Amino acid sequence: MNLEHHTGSRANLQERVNAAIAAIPVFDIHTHLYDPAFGSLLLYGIDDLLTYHYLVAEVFRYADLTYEAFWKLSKTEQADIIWDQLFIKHSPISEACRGVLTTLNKLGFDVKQRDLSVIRKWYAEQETGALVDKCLELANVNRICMTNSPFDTEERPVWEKGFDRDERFISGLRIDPLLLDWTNTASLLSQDGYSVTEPLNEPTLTAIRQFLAAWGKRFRAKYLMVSLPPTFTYPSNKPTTTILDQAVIPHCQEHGRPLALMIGVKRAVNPDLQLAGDGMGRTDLQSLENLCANHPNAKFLCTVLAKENQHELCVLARKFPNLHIFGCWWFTNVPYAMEEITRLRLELIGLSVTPQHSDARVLDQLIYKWSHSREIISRVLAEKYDDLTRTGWHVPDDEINRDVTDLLGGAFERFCKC
Ligand code: HDL
Ligand code: ZN
Repeated sequence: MNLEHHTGSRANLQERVNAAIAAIPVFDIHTHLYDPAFGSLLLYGIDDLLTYHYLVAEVFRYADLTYEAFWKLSKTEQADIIWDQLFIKHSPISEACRGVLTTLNKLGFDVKQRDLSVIRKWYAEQETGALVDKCLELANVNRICMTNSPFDTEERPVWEKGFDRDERFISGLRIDPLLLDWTNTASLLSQDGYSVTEPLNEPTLTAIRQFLAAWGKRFRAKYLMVSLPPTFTYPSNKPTTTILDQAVIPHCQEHGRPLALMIGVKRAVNPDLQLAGDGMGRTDLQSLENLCANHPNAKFLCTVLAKENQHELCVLARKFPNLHIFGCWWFTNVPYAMEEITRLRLELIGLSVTPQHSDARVLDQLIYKWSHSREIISRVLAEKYDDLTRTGWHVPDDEINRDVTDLLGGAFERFCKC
C-alpha cells in the first residue's frame, strides 16, 4: 500500500471515528453530580467551576495566601483569586484550567474577553432544568451515575422524603464508611434500628445486608462502590474483609450488582486543602487478584489511581472475566496519562473496557471532560483501526459505531447484566 493511499485512509479513518464518537451518547458511570431534585447539591456555574478542588490545589502553588484566609472567603471571592492566579497571571495550561475554558467556549462564550462578570450574569439567568438539558446535550451524555451515600447527611433527607427521579441520573451506592470505619458505622446502623454489634457476628452481618438491601432498593442502585487506600489488603484480619466476604459481596450477587473498587487514594495528605487535600499511592494489586479469584461469581468494576498500577490492572482483567476496568481516574485524567492508558487497554483487553468516566462534581464539567476524553479515545481507536488496515482488514462504519458504543458505556451495561 503506497504511503499516499495509506495516509489518505488514515485521515479518512480518523474522520469516521471522530464522527462516531461525537454522535454516540455516553453513559457516564461515575460522577458526583446529583439529580436536580437534590437542589443545591447539584453544582453548576462559573464559581463552582473555578473552585473545583483540582483548581484549589493548583492556586495554592501561586497565591500568597494562607489556607485559613482562603477558606474564610466567599465562593465568588475564591473564584476571583483562582481566575486571577491561574488564568490571568499565569496561562491556564493545566488540564483543570483548560477544562473551564473548553466548557465556556462550548457554551458560546468568547473566552478571550476574559470577563467573569458577563459569564456570571449569564449563569444567573439560567434555569437549572434547562441547564441540565443543555450540558447533557453539549456533552452528549445520556446517563450519569451519581455517588449516593446513606451516610451523607445532606443527601439522605432527600431520599427519605422521596422525589420524582430524573431517569438520566442513576445511582451508585457508596459504602466507604461501612468498609473503612466499621466502629463508627456500627453505631450509625444501630441508630437506624439495625441490630448490629461491633463484633461481626452472624446477626450483625445479616443486618448489614438488610441495610444494603434497603438503600440499594431506595436508590435503585446500579452498583455498589468504595474508594480504598493504596494499603488496602485482602484478605486481612480487619473488619473490611469480613464485611466484604459475608455481607457486601453476597448482597451484590443476590441483587446482580457489581462492586466498584476505586483503589489508591490517600485521604487528607494535606488536610488544610480540605477536599483538595487527598493524595495517591501505588497499590499492591494482589488484593484485587485475591478478590476476583475468591469470588468468581461476583462482578468487580475497578479503577486505580496510580499510573504505575495500570499495566498490572489490565493483565488482571485478562485473567478474570469478572473484572471490568474503567476510567482514567482523578490524577490520571490528563491527556498524557489517558492516551497511554487507553492505548495499553485497547492493546491488552480490546473493547471490553470502559476507558473513561468524568468524575464530574460540577454539571458543566461534563462538557469539557467528555470533549477532552472523546478526542483522546477517538485518536487511539483510529490508530488501532489503522494498524488493522495495514493487514488488509477493513472496519465498516457500523462496526466502528458498535465498538464506540461499547467503549462509551455499552461494555459496562453488558458487564452489569451478565
Ligand atoms: O473518591 C472519589 O470518588 C474521588 O473521585 C473523589 O471524589 C475525588 O475528590 C474526586 O473528585 N476525584 O476526581
Ligand atoms: Zn469520584
